[in-house]
Amino acid sequence: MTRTLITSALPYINGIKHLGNLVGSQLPADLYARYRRARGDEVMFVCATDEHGTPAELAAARAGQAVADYCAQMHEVQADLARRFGLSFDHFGRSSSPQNHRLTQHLAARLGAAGLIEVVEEEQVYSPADGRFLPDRYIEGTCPNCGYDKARGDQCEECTKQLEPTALIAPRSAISGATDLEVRKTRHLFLRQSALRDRLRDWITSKSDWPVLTTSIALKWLDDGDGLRDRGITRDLDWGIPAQFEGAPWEGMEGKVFYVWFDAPIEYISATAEWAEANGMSEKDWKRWWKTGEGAENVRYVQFMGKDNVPFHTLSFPATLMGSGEDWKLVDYIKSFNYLNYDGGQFSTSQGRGVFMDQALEILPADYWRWWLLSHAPENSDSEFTWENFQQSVNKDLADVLGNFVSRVTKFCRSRFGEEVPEGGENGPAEAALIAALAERLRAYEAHMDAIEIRKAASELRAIWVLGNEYLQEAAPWAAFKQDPARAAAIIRLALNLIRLYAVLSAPFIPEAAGRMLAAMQSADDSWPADVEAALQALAPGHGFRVPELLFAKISDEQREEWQQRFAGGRDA
Ligand code: B3M
Ligand code: ZN
Repeated sequence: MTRTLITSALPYINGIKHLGNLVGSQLPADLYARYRRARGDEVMFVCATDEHGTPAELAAARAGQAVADYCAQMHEVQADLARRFGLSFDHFGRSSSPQNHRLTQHLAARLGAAGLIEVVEEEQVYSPADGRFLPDRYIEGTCPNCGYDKARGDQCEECTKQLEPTALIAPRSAISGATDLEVRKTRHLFLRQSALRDRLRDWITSKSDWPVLTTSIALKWLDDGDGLRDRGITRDLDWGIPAQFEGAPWEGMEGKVFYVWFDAPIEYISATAEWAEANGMSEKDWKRWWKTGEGAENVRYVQFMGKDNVPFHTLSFPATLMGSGEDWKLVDYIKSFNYLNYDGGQFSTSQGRGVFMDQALEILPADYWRWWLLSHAPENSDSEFTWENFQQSVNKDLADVLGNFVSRVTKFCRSRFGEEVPEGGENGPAEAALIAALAERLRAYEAHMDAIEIRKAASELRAIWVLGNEYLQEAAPWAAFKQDPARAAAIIRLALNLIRLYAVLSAPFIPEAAGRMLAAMQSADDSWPADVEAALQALAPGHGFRVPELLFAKISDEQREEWQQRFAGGRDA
């Protein structure tokens, strides 16, 4: 059996995520996880909240809470939203878990023993006004690479360059806004990533099948000379994984914690350990996903993330795993995304601009959002959410094409033949043509899903729905019924079977609606079709069904305008 390990970039703990975050990692990862499970793979799909670092501290301070309490609470909020969006994680963990503390310290110790960690006396920005050293994100300023004036001390969001805080032009404190910053000496741990440059290059260039977006970013920072500079992996914070611990091969790191980007990707592994522990399993059970030689050599590992996360996943995290000298599973395929914009601008957490996960679900069920977001995933370029486009997609694709098909077929059958699959008649040329067309489109759909070409897959799925409507229009069972009821029975029997097939094929995109379709067809058979013709006979004559409640409601112009208004002002902090 194929075994597929899937991770989504970990959402920061610092607040509820917007739809741009969702479509850049968790949602497409879920689509793929559901698809691989449907194809019969053994899947391990993990995610977690990314809880350390300055974003967590800053958000907790704003909320007036202790950071540990804030994180515990926000984890629950995010887990609940993930569940309500149908994100089918096998485990949704926390980077602050004891498992991640242990594994992060273990890997750091291994790197230290391998000579890949150095204690470096460093100049660091100190803010007299705030009375503390300012780590990465507590400093904002102008990017030396592209000139963006809100670059953070760790990375410029605009050009994706990883930065050191001291490199910022016109730096200011993100806590107080103070600009009278000083540079003082302090000691930190540095990861000697540059020592791994050749191994990283060999590894990256061996990945000939990676998307251009992924490889180009990786190679850019590898060859830039700067992307792989030795990096500080400790910070002056209280909240985090302590850098001084028993068995640490260094001294003097009291009061310092590991940099959030050092421990966050390690949480992919730790989350799997959390999963095993939560289910009463042993170490072996999670190591078979992560240790080559202990089972992971048979695993295909796929990561999902936004493009700004690519350098960390192609350089820093692999450097950590390779440098440990242990047999950790490295990623096989990285699916990365551009940005989703919101109505002529950017989604922005800090400005509350756009639609956030909780708000989205107040308006409409998850499947409406899932469908729009996935069918407009920012794969090859940035894409844009507009309310007009959202209304149009929902009304056309979901209500007119899919929903209408289900409702027409089931209602027609109920009124003419009753609530069971009718018998009589047989397939003719129209059915043969439909089956051939479906088989071809199904192959294309599978190929796009296998390649994680999400927009193409969505449009193929839509085309599969359209085939059903066209068939119904042409075969016109309502007309046939008058002269030849057996012919009408054959048509409607096929159409009822199509509903079941559509449920199976659509489930990765719209799991809740697919579940209702299957329930209406009173079928537990959700197996992926090996053969279209056979799949269209799963519901035999006499099999009972129900007319489902309205599958998808149309979005009216008034609703659209109301929502447009409501979200124009940004969310209250
Ligand atoms: N939390 C950044 C982000 O959400 C970060 C991802 C961590 S993945 C290990 O963009
Ligand atoms: Zn920049």
